[in-house]
Amino acid sequence: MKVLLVYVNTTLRASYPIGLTNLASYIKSLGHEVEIFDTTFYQTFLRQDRENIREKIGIYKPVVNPVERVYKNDDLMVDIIRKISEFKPDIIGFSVLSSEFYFAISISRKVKEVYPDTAIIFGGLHPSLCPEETIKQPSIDIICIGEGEYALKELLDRLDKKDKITDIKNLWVKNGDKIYKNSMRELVSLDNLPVLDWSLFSEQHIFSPLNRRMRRVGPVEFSRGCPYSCSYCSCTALRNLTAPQRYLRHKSIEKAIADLITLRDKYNVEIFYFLDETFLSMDINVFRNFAKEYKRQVGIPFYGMTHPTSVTEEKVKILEQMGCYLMTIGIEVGNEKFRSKILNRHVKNKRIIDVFDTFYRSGVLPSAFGMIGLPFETRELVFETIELFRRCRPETYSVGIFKPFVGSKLRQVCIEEGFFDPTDDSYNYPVDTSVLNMPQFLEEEIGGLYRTFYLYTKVPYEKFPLVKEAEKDENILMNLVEEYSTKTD
Ligand code: B12
Ligand code: SF4
Repeated sequence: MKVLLVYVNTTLRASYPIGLTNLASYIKSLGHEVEIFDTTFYQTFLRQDRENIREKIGIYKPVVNPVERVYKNDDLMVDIIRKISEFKPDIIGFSVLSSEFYFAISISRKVKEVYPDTAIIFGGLHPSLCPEETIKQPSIDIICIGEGEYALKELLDRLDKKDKITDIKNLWVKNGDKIYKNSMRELVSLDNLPVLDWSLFSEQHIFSPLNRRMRRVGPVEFSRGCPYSCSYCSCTALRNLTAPQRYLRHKSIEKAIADLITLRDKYNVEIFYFLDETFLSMDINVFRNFAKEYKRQVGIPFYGMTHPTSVTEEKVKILEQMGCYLMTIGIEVGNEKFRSKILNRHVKNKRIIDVFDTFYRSGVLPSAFGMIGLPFETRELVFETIELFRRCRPETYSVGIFKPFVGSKLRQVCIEEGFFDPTDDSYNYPVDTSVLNMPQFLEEEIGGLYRTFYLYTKVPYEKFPLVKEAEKDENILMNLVEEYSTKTD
């Protein structure tokens, strides 16, 4: 069968999307013809460049060896129609996060108009967590809930044999007015998946900025799933889709190492990025063995992210021996009660500080995630977060304004408290403003603190009044960012 997969991405973030690449590689390895239509490099999206905003406020440092991106000036709708007329796919699949939902719909609508007989399937986070909303769209024939590899395989096999397709697990299938809603199937065994095939995408996706340098970065997975249940994340909802199956799974060490060697050599990877939700959430014996083989057979640096409670002194030592370059730790907020009660992250500040100190004693750089603008948060609480960041001194960090993502418990809380009105939700939230309406913490104050967060973590305390002015004054902000980003790097 011929399958066209659409990577719907308006963020301008270049990087091979792990879910869609797995899906495409799997289907291709079974003998189907697969092509990708990628929206990433369309000029249309340049105005939304989130890195520009982050660079302006000091969080993102410009790289010293920029790789020029080649953007397309063409009309995306014209291009996709041309692509379909040339490739003639039997089915078209869209991979969709919530932020891209309406944009994906606008493309599928256009495609359906021109090719009414070609089946369209939507998969990814948003269809998985909002299936009713997705399937009711007239341009969508099928949706995939949860992991797509086995479901798409079965769908293609059945279409090939002209068998009925209405009873395939993980899929909801529209047939006239009727929708067949099937149950969930077993989770994917990661050892059944072929090595990722990045050749399906533009090579531009291999270049990612890391600590001021563009590198050839390979995004990979050793595990899927997460054992935690943070209230702002959709992970718990995803896990519940297939409960009581064990959601957190690892590849076998042999398979993981073999895949990494192939990718390193085939694509000249300089550094791997493990996209595992929490990289260190694995049994210590598995980690010891994986580390030994990684060092012996793969031997290039890597980075990843993990939860602070998954870090131990021994694991950091092992990371160092493996040549780990950087590990990002979720600090999120500075007040431990707030962290535990509102975010459902049960970790003491002392433990977080110890984790950062342990990393600093090793050769592995610690980075951090943080959030502001959370429901019930106040200005004072944000200053506790700033204080903890000052104490932990992450090498780099990413701080975001809280967004009420579908599937997360906090979205529900925001709706119940009247902080967020879900009617006409665009799902595509701006990077630098809050979409909550909270009496105790106004949107403009959240925006001001977001823009100055970097400065508050860097300047001496006596400069705090000036930074406060910078919350509202763009010129002061720019001058301070200029002064402190050169001073501190
Ligand atoms: C690693 C990760 C990242 C990485 C890499 C993302 C990437 N593009 O590869 C980085 C750090 C870059 C990232 C960035 C962002 N992320 Co992120 N990320 C994750 C995380 C932790 C794991 C994703 C993953 O690897 N999943 C494993 C793969 C195999 O699953 P998958 O991608 O969903 O694909 C499977 C199925 O969905 C399905 N499928 C997917 N597409 C299709 C298409 C068809 C046709 C079919 C049939 C099936 C199908 O089959 C796939 C294979 O089984 C998730 C949490 C989670 N557990 O999902 C958050 C998550 C996906 N991210 C999220 C968000 C919000 C973002 C950002 C928008 C954050 C930001 N403000 O910048 C950006 C978006 C960038 C982008 N456009 O890709 C949200 C999404 C919320 C939502 N409702 O959409 C999540 C759920 C976390 C959360 N906050 O709750 N992210
Ligand atoms: S935020 Fe991270 S640790 Fe928490 S549930 Fe989501 S993926 Fe897991």
